[in-house]
Amino acid sequence: MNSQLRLVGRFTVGLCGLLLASRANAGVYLQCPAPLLTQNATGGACGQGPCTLDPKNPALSTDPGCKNPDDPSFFDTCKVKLDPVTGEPSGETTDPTVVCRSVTCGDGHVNMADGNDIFIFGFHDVTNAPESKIMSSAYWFNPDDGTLTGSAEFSAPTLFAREGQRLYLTLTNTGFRERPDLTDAHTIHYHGFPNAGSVFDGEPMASFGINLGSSLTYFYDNKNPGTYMWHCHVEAAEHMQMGMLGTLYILPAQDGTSLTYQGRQYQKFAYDDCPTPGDAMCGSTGYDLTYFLQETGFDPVFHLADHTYQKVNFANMNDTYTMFNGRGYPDTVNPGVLLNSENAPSQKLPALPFQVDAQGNRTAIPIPHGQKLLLHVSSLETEAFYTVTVLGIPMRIVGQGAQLLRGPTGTNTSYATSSFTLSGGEGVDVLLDTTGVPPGTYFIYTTNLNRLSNGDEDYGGMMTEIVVI
Ligand SMILES: [Cu+2]
Repeated sequence: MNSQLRLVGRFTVGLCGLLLASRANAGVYLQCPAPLLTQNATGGACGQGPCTLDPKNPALSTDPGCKNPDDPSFFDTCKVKLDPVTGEPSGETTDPTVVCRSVTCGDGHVNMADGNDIFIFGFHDVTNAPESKIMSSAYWFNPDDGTLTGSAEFSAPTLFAREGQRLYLTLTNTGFRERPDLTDAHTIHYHGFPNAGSVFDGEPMASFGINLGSSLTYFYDNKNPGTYMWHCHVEAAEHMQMGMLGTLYILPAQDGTSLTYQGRQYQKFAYDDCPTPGDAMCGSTGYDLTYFLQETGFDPVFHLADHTYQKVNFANMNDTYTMFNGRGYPDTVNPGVLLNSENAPSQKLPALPFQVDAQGNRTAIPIPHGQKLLLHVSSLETEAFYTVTVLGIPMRIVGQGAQLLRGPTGTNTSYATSSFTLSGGEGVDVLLDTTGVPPGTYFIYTTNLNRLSNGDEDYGGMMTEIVVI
C-alpha cells in the first residue's frame, strides 16, 4: 500500500476505532483487589504505609502523583515494580500473594530486522493504568503525521508469577483500528495450565470470548511451576499467526532455599526439585541467571492480506520471518526497545538477558564463566517445527511441558543434549552450563537453515547470542 493511501486509510479507520472505543468505554472493569497496586517509592509521601493507586477512582489514591490521570507525569509516577531480569512490570502488589496485570488486545505494527513493516493483531501491557485510560492506552498517536495506530506489541507482554501467588489478569478488547470491520472477540488461553475454573480457559466455545469494548479479569491460582505459552483462542489460526501469542512462567516456591548440588550452592531453581531433604536430586535445577526465549514466526503475505482486507490463505501459511521474542537477528541482541514505523514501542524484549538501571538504561548481561543460565523456551509457532541448538555450551533439558523431568518413582529423566525441537505450544526448561566454557560469544539458533534469515538472505532470523566472560 502506498504511504498516502495508508495514511488516509489509517486516519479513517482510526476515527471509526475511536468512535467504537468511546461507545464501549463503560465496559472496562478492573478486578485487581483494589487498592493493591504498588507505586514507585515517593520518599515517604504516603506516610507509614505503601502508596496505593485506586484504578477505579485515581483521585482516591494515596500517592500524590497518582491522583490525576490527565497529568502527563501520571504514568511515570504510577508504575508497578519492574522485574530486574526482564524489565517488564512485575504486577507485584502490596499483598505478596497477589499479582495484578492488565492487557489490552487490538492491532498494531512491528518492524522486522530487514526494516519491513508488518501489521499485527496483538496485546499491549496497560498494567496500572486506571480504568478511564485503558481504551485510550490502546492506540498510539504519532505527532509526526497526526495518525493513530494500534499499540499492540509483539511478543505479547510476558507474564510471570510465583507458585502460591494468585494472578488477576484483566483483558480489555479495544478493537482493531485498521480492521474495524472485524469485531472479533478475544481470549487468553494457556497450554497445559491447570485453570482455577473452566470459565477461565479461554477456548471460546467451552468458555467465552471478550467482546469489543469489554473486559474480563482472568483469575489464576498458580500451583504448578513451569513455562507455559498463551494465546488468543478466537479464530485461533488467524489470530495466532497475526501475533496474539505470549509466555507465562511460574517460578517455584523453592526459590530462596539454599541447596548444594554437585558441589555448587544455589538459591534459585527451575522447579521444586527437592521432594525430601537430602534427596540426591535436591538443587539439580539450580541456576544463576534466567531468561526466556519465545520461538515465533510471521508470514508477511498473510499479514499483508489481513491488513488490506484480502482473503487470508491458511493452507499456504509460510513463516519466512522467524524470530526469538518477536525480533530477528541482529535485533535479538539489541537490549533496547524497538520502535515500529510509527515510532511506537512495538517490540519491547530482546532475546538475551538484560538489566535495567535506575535511569531506565538497558544493558545486556554477559554470563560469568562457570555460571548456569536457565532458559524458559516456548514455541509460539503456528506453521513449523524448529530445532534450536547452541554450539559450545552443554545443555540439559530439566523440564518439558511445564513438568520437572522426573519419573513416577523420582528417577531423574532430565537429559543432556545439543539441540531441542519444539512444535507450536510446546515448551522446555533448559540449563546452559558454562563451566569449562572459554569466554567468548556463542550463538543459539535454529538449524532450520532455510528459515535462518529475515526474509532475504542477509543476517539470521531465529538467532541470538550468549556472551560468556
Ligand atoms: Cu484474538
